[in-house]
Amino acid sequence: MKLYDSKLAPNPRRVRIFLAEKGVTIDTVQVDIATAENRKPEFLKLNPSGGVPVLQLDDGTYLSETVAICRYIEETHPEPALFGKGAKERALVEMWQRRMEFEVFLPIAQTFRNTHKFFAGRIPQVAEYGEVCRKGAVARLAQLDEELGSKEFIAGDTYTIADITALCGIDFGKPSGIRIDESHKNLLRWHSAVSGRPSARA
Ligand SMILES: N[C@@H](CCC(=O)N[C@@H](CS)C(=O)NCC(=O)O)C(=O)O
Repeated sequence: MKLYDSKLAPNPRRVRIFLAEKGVTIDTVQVDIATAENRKPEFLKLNPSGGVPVLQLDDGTYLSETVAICRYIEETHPEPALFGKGAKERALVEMWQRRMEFEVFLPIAQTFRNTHKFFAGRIPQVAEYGEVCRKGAVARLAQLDEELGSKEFIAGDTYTIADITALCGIDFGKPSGIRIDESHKNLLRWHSAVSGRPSARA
C-alpha cells in the first residue's frame, strides 16, 4: 500500500492520525499542493478530483476519500475501533463524524479556500461566502463547547474518528484566525486531551 500525503493539509492529517492510533505504518509519497502537483495529469490519473489523501492498495485500486480510506483501515485493522463497536455505537460515531465533517471541518476549510491568499488565482474565491462559513464555524464551536460539557469525547466516552475530524478541522482554523474561545472550557479541555495523544503529531 502507498499513501499519497501532503504534510500541511488537514485531510491527509486525518488519515495519518488514524493510522497512528491503529499503530499502522504505510509508505508515503509527499504531494506538494503549493506547487499544484496534485493538479498535474499524473496525479489526476490516480484521483481525477485532484485531492489528497489517496491510498493505493496492493491490487492497484486507488481510494481517494479520507473517510473511505479510514474505513478500509478500520476493516483491515479493527483494533482499536475508531468507528465504534455494535449497531448503536457505530451509528452514533457515524452521526458525530458527519456533524464534525459538515459543520466544523468544511466551514473552516471553506473559510480558508475563499479568503486566504494561498488559493488566490488558483480557485474562484468568493470572500463573502468565506465570511459566512467563518461565522458558521465559530457558532458551531460554541455549540460544541456545550456538547462537550457532558462527555469526554465527541461521540461519547471513547476516542473515535469524530475526534480526529474535529481536531484536524479546528487546528486548520489557525491560518484563518479561527481559534477556540478562551471561555469555551469544555472545548479547550477536549482539545488539550486529543492534542496530547502521540497520534496528533503524526
Ligand atoms: N473529500 C476529500 C477532500 C480532499 C481535499 O480537498 N484535500 C485537500 C487537502 S486537505 C486538497 O487536496 N487540496 C488541494 C486542492 O484542492 O488543490 C477527502 O475527504 O479526502
